[in-house]
Parts: sequence; C-alpha cells; structure tokens
Amino acid sequence: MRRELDLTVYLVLDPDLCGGIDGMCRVTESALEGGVTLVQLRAPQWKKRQWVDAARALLPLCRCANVPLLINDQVDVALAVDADGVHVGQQDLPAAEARRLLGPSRIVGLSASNAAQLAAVDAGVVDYVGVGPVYPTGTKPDASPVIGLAGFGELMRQKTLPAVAIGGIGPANAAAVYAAGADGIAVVSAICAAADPRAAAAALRALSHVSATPS
Ligand code: TZP
Repeated sequence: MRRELDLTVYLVLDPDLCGGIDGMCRVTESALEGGVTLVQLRAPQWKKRQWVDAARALLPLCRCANVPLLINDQVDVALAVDADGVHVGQQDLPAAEARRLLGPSRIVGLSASNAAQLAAVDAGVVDYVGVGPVYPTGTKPDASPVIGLAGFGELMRQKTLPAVAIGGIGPANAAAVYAAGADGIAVVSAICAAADPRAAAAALRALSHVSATPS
C-alpha cells in the first residue's frame, strides 16, 4: 500500500544552514509547528554515523507531528533508523533498487531536471518527483541548469506523478510555483536560514492557497 503524501511544504534540512544536529532539531520543531508537511534529511558531506545520529534525533519530532521523515540517498540509514523513506537523485542508487530494498510501504522520491528524466520515471516505483532547480540556488553548487517558471509549467503538464518544485523557492515566488502546477514546494534556505523557521513555514503554507498568475 502506498502512503498518502502531502507535499505542500517540504522542508529539506541542511546541517550547515541549521547549525549541526541540534540546530536541525530546533529548525524542524519550529517548522513542524509552522505546518511543514514533509521533512528530508540531506547532508551530502556527512559520514554515515552522523546521518544515523541526526535521523534518530529527528524521527521522534516528525512522528509526534505525524509528518514523514525521508533520508536523502542513504537507503541503509533509512532502514537502520526505520525512517519513512528516501529521496534519490539521478546519480544515486536507482529508484527501483531503493524500492526493492525498502519494500512497498515506504516512500521513494526521485529528482528530475528535464523532460527526458521526467518521462523516464516509473510511476510503479516512485511516489513523487522533485523537479528543479526552478530558480537559481546557492544551496546546491552542483545543481542542474535552472528550468525557469515557464519550463517548470511545461514539465508539470507532462507529469504522471505528484511533483514538488525545488530550487530558489521562497515567499516571493512560491505562489507562482504552485500556480504553475506544483503539488508542493521543497525549500532549504527559505526555512533553514530563516530567523523564525516557524513563521517562514507558516507563510509558505499560506501561499499554497493563494492563486497567482505565473509570470
Ligand atoms: N536540489 C535542487 S536545488 C536544491 C536541491 C537540493 C537546493 C535548493 O535549496 P534552496 O535553498 O531552497 O534554493
């Protein structure tokens, strides 16, 4: 059975922006209060042990709020800590292998940056796609070329699965991204670097109800 997924405001945690594991826990607690609907632990520079320690600290916070915790790329960590699933990129463990290892009931998300990658997504394997970067981002130095809002809208017309937009999204452009067809927005700096992560999350959530004309 596939899990019901709410992608509306998807927090992707960055340990540098949050201030380590303690900082990530503080940001997560506040952001959950503000209404984030999904949380992902993403720490490309970390050693395995740090992933496990952080995931174990974050899981009770997410469980308490009934919000799934996903692990970026590290399927073994997700299994070890009993997380809710993983998000994999195009260069990571193939989504089909992640699904085989995790079984039918956990969440598997996959990144796609262009029409060919989106068309290749197997809807029998993957629960949602993360599409981006929609806008320029300083958070991921090796991000794929920027898609832009118009290009993102075209990809949304092609999607066969729920899709979350990522890359450079914040309060100034979130409504336009939702209006372009996103089922949700995934943000790093807009919440992790916010002075008040609770207020930042609540503001983004409120924008999911605003109808805006894509420009
Ligand atoms: N994948 C594509 S862009 C990106 C990731 C992980 C970083 C997004 O960070 P921000 O701070 O929300 O622009």
